[in-house]
Amino acid sequence: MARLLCLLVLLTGFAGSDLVSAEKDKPNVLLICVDDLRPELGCYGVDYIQSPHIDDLAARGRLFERHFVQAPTCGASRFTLLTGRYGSGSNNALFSRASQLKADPKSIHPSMPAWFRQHGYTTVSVGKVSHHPGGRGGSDWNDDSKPEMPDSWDRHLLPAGKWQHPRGWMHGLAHGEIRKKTNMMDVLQAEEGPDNIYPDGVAIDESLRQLEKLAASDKPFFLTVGVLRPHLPFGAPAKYLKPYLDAEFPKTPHPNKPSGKTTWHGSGEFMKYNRWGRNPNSDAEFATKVRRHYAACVSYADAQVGKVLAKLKETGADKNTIIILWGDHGWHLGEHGVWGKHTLFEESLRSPLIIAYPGIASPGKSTDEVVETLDTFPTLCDLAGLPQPKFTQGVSLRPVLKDPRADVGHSAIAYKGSAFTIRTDTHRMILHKGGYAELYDHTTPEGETKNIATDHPDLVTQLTKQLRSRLGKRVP
Ligand SMILES: [Ca+2]
Repeated sequence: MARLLCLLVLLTGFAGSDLVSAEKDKPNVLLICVDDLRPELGCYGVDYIQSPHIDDLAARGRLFERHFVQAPTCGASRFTLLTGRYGSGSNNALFSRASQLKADPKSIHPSMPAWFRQHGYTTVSVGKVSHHPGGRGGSDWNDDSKPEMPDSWDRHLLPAGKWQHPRGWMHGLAHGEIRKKTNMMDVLQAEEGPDNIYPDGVAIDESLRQLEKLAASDKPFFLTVGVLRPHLPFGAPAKYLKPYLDAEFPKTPHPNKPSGKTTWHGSGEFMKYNRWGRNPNSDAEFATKVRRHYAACVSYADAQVGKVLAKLKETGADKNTIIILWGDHGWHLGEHGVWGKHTLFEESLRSPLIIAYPGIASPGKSTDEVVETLDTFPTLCDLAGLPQPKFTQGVSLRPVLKDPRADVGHSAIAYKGSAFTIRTDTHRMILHKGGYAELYDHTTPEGETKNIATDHPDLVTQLTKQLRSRLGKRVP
């Protein structure tokens, strides 16, 4: 009966509106998380990156030009995606939450997957969704007694294949190479072979199996697939590097280290790999090589996304599934002299966000609204017709999904240990512990290269108040 109702709903065009709300016909959710992906893709207007599958998704949905994450690091950013709440700036944020949940269950709100699970969904994660791929603690990240997100998933999976365990998979290179000493592991690699000679290949195969199983069930599903590349080290099958071997990339904007106090850092995560003694900040040929390998990893990740979307279509579940593609933060490829994330600059905080579902209004039209990762949880509840949790701190983006010109009246917040930032439609303000402020005007060509805080004390005060109203007393 549920299937028949579902069919009727589909025939009338995804409930004849922009969502399905009948209790038995809740739409499925497919959330694809891509690690360290810059919003530098075909659908984001660049012609030098090949991302046909993500571009195709964007053509069927809504692309957010100005989506910002809450933290420029995997674990803390994923915390906000998966809980709908501001958290700490630590990669350990979800494990800390798990400990708190154990000590005092009533003090912790349900996670996004737990909320969907409580409302009749089968919830599954495959790959890197929470900070640890597969969502377990322990020395090799495979201890069943240490879930990163208790009560959230019916299944949380990471087939580590030749990489032995999730910790090995996380930083794996071709054919099961596991990171032991980082300075001995190559930062760039492109071995000949099929997709599964690198870690994502094996996890995606499992995602496809799970998708088949979930699509055959009578229950709605909430499937989250975590794609690892383009996370370091930059290893992908050689066929993905080939199109970039002679590629010309545009000149890197503002490549110099900022002169004043900022959240600049020495790119430790990148520099600690084996770089054969080369430094992209002083070696233009090496910088181009790094960009080529990053681009290869993006195309490899895009191919994995393509497999999942093709399988969704093959099962027929695409007719009743909300798809969301999310990047956990951006990545500097030399801007401000940084090779990595972990800053509070635009390059670290802006990331891809695309939402698509059958019957979406104005498919393929992007929006310039400033939105946050935090908005995902309320948006998905709204679209799926689930009760709206009162504890989430974002807003539903449904108005923008109905009309790309709609105004959700937003600004975006982010933080790392030593500083906080707010991004409005026109400015970014960064406030350091101790009170030092950076203020940047995005309506000028200088953008985030010219700190104008001392010229605009009133705006700094106003934005500090906004930061405090959103984050509370932790803001100085
Ligand atoms: Ca990441």
